[in-house]
Amino acid sequence: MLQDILIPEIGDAEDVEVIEVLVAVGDEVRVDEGLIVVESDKASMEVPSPRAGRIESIAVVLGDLVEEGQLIVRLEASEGSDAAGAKGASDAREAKVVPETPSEASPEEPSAPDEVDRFEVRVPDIGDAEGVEVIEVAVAAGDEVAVDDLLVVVESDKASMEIPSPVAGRVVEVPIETGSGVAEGTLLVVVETAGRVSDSAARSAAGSDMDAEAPSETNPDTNSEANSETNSETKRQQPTSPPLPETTAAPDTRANTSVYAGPAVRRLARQLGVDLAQVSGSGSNGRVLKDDVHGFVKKRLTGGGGAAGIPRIPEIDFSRFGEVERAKLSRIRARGAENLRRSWLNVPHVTQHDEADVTELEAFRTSLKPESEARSVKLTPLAFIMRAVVHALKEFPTFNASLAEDARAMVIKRYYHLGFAVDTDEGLVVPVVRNADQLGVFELAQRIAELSERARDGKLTIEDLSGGSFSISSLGRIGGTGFTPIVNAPEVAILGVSRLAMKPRWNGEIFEPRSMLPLSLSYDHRAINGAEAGRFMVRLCRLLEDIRQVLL
Ligand code: CAO
Repeated sequence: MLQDILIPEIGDAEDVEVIEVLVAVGDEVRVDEGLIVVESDKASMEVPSPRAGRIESIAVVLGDLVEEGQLIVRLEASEGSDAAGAKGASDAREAKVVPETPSEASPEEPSAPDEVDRFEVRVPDIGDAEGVEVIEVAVAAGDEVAVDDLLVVVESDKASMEIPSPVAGRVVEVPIETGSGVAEGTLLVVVETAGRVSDSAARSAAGSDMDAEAPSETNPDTNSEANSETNSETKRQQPTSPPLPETTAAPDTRANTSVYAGPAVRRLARQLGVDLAQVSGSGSNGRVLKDDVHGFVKKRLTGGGGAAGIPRIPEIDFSRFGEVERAKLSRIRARGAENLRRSWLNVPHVTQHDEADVTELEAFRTSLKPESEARSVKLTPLAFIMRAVVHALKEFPTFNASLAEDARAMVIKRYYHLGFAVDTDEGLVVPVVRNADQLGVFELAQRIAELSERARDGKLTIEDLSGGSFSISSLGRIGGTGFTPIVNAPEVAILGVSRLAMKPRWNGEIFEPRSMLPLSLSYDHRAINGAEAGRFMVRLCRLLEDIRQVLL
């Protein structure tokens, strides 16, 4: 049966605009699933579907000014889907209103500026979520907050929830910190308000919204009335208060629904016209924070780099073509992917390939076998490569550097901390051998072995992973004749090592069998020009061909 869903009662609001369209033709929607978000000068309102079914047509587009009773969508309602009680189209007016600023929304509310109230903000009803942790604390004691300002973000294994301030006032207590485990009712923040807290303000105390991974499963019932205690000395956010709905998507809603960000951040992004998909999240698990949005805008305004205008790769439902399996990326892999993307988009890469004749070096390495066994160290070519790289870096300091001030200055490092890529089950990590210039090959081999073992056991510390000045990615054990490693920005160069192979080499008279080691140097072309890179590679190859030069 076809059903028309209309704009619900919107009070005396004027210039109500469609700011988000949350569905597309053909979508299956559930009862209470958002269809569109409209916004007036006073409030934003998500219009939910009163019936489950399939969207047949959509009668509004972004930016439309709409009024009560206007057609939103036509729905092919599913049999028996009328969970809202066999309501017709006009009953779509169960839409929920979130006042942007309760004081504006109810200007007639009297205030009592002389009365100071303490308002305790606690973790609201979080369903059956377990292992809930504070992942962001956005305020500190002494901060002034406005209604709806973000206070705290909590996260369970299923979803995250932003907890905004229900009142305007001054933060006087923050008894939790990032990483604190919390449960329903845990005290998060105490806000002191001057004046009486209005009903609507108290109601918006619970105006948080689960988002991200499982919004539909974790959103509490948004239709219930919220509790508030407006008259007591100390007002406490009822743990059972169900959150009111909020806008849960940015302007390009269909493209951005996979972005990991909460409603307040999404609203900010919408206000600033920022496409959240382009913002790198610095929060836990890559969550986009308000600061990230501000930083993004600032960078744009100052002409800083970024992935402006890069078209998104469309998300495709591959199950339309055959059986698929979905595997979540590990945290390491997801973070690595973000770092690689950032480097790839910001750094103009060039890769230079060459081969080093390491016949003598291999003979030397083999001759050291008894000693390495006595020291219980596995002496692989990597330790010698590190030794030669450090020597080359000293001769070519621009390779041991970072760009600064938007590529207008170069920071040359006088330390030699070499990162090396380690392939682990959880993904790629790059631990750092500190002060590699002060270590001999056995010590380097020892450090490589220790760090790669800890990497594979997931026991690396932040210290182990930070401070690198140049990186090496060795695929020697695995194979291949060359590849283009991605610069580990803000470093400016990375050396890729492939598998050494016996090859015929012309010595002027005859072809000789020689052990040839393929090397691939990727560099940031803003920092290093092609001639410099060519000279660096030639020098590195000469050093590997005659490792004794490292002693000079
Ligand atoms: N050519 C031929 N054989 C090589 C070689 C090369 N270039 N480099 C190492 N080998 C040999 C070693 O000599 C050793 O042989 P033996 O067991 O016979 O002595 C064997 O390969 C295993 O070496 P290894 O991998 O255990 O040790 P390593 O020091 O060469 O490398 C590490 C250590 C951690 C870098 C490596 O194990 C690793 O994880 N590499 C993957 C890095 C990666 O994924 N890079 C891609 C990143 S994308 O840019």
